[in-house]
Amino acid sequence: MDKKTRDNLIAKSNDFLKYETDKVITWCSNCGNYGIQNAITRALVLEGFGRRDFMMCFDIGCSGNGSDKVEATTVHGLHGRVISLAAGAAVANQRMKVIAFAGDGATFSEGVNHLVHGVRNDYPMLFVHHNNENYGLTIGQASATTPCGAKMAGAPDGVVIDPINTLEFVLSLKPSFVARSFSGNVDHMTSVFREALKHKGFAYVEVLQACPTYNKTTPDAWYAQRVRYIEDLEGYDKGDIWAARKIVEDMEENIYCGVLYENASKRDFMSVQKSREGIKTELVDEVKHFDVTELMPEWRWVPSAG
Ligand SMILES: Cc1ncc(C[n+]2csc(CCOP(=O)(O)OP(=O)(O)O)c2C)c(N)n1
Ligand code: SF4
Ligand SMILES: [Mg+2]
Repeated sequence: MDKKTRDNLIAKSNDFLKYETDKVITWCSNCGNYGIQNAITRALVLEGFGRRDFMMCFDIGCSGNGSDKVEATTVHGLHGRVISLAAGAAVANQRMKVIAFAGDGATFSEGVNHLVHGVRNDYPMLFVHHNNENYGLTIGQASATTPCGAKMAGAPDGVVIDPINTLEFVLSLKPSFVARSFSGNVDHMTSVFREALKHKGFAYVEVLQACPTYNKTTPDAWYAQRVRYIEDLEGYDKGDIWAARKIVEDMEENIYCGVLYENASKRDFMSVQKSREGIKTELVDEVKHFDVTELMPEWRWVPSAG
């Protein structure tokens, strides 16, 4: 991208989602969340989304505090529950692109059940996993993705169990789209988000996110030395789930980023609903008041004896 195009894009993005809201910015300096929000904004602008064409759903966490910084349709839900919240919005109105954001705590602990069924059902949404390998908002406890040995709040002698291999886990659920990027590379995140926005079903995008305040084990510099790009891997077939499963085994040396897997033939949740066949309206258009009094027999509460 040349400098002029980039400057124009940044100006347009800043206008699109305003960072300078009247709310106090609570992210620390150099937090990877700034880059993630910048990249998703650019991706939306480049894909031609207007302010009313999408909805952003935020989990609880530093990642979730992104909701304070955007002027768009946003919902900030309960911890670990953002996928179910976003899925409801997505199936109710497919004219609107739904994007959900959650941290590693929310995604792989409090809300791991929602992740499982979100992927399985292929709900039509983009899900961004901010993986900073700790519970940032509650001041740096270990999460299910914290590396073994890392000294964290509540684990001063170091974490004693291995982290979940997140992408191995997601790929085992037969997803339709899996990608990874790195918060230190905004251009790469932007291109990955653009691909994910075009995907119809559940697009899982993991961002390896810098948390300079609490994640001292895998800072930006650690990733910068290890991140590789799938585009540079000759002959890689993103339609081959076994190739994806093989490539994500390595969490230490060659950490591949990009669109790692896409199953273009999987039909998303709404496309397989028999009850919706031939219906042109969205569920949200069909909301109306029904008189149910006839269905409810008259009854009276009778207190139990004694
Ligand atoms: C059900 C529930 N459990 C725990 C909490 C407390 N809590 C709030 S944020 C948070 C950690 C968030 O970590 P993560 O999801 O990784 O997001 P980050 O802050 O790192 O972006 C926890 C444990 C809560 N609010 N609700
Ligand atoms: S604690 Fe970490 S994730 Fe949270 S705002 Fe600070 S740097 Fe970012
Ligand atoms: Mg986290």
